Amino acid sequence: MVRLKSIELVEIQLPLKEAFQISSGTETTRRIFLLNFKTRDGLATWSECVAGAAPNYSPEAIDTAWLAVRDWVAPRVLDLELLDPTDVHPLLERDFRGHRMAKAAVEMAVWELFAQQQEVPLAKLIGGIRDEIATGISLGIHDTPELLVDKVKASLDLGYRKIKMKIKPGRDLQYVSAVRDECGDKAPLMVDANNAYTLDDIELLLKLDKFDFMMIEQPLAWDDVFKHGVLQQEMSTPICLDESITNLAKAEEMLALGSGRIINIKAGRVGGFAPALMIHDFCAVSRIPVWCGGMLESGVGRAYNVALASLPNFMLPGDVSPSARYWQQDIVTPEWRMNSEGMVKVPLDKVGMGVTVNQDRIDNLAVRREVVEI
Ligand code: OSB
Ligand code: MG
Repeated sequence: MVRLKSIELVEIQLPLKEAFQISSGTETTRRIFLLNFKTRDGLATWSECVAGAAPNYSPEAIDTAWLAVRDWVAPRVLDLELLDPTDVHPLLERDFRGHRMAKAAVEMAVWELFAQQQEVPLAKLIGGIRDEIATGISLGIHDTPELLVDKVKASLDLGYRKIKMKIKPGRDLQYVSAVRDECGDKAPLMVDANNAYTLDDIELLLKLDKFDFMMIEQPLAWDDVFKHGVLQQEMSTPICLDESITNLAKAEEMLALGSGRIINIKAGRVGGFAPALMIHDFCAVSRIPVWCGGMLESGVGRAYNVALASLPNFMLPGDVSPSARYWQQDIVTPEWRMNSEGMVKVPLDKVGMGVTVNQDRIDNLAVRREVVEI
């Protein structure tokens, strides 16, 4: 049983080593929303809310998530006798629409606290079976094809097993064809448009179909399922949905409408581990491979992603790049590392999420803190 006593909300700001541009916006310094939980019986943990600074990926942003956690999510779970981690998701869905990233930050921490209580690794508690995760890198939009080619080559040299290139109109064909030419037919390439196209761009999208990409991620609107089905009928490259899959029902719609053949699961996007597991299990029986997406998380969010990616149907490399890909210095010990084979180890030798949060650094980096307790 887990009984939460307090939740502290902490915002830190951490500069990215290099700016990360997607079709809908650019991040330079990541505003990171961390949460610190304490239970009545003396357990404590951290989680991370993956909302970005602006609502350009989903309707949520850090400031809306902060309000949602403080005013709606925390009051619902504090002091309750939670008998099982799966109790939290339905509790947070009742008469409470959306705000999935805010909900996930609390829901996932409860799983972590149960893992500590049962003295098992978080990955084991949620049903993970892998001891290492095949890893990909997500490369932002670059200013010239040459710069992108250099980045892709360097990433392949580091061992990454999947190279995702962000694209948008005007930064697409010329860029990815240069990469394909320079890196060869075998390079494991894919693209992510973050909703930059419509069905009017069909001619261009069919040109992208010629590069034998592993998949094309979310080319059309962020909340669309139907039109992706129209597009998938025309394309041989598998479509992978990200933004559109906000719950299990959307995954069911994707399958029914043929809107894609792969799903990128982000626990934050769907409201936590319980809904992520439901989508994972549905995809497993429906033979839809999934992989674990990322949201430029610090080492805290990364710990939850690594645990999720250890589940059996995570068949494709995840966006779980090591700490050094993003930060001069991460906020956890040990930092997340990837070996030269492109694998990140699941910390199965440790109880819970497997990394320790560096409290002094949080204190130094914090720009805003607020405690909710009963
Ligand atoms: O679409 O997957 C995306 C980052 C921010 C917002 C959306 C996306 C991403 C990434 C980053 O691709 C993946 C990572 O964390 O390395
Ligand atoms: Mg994406």
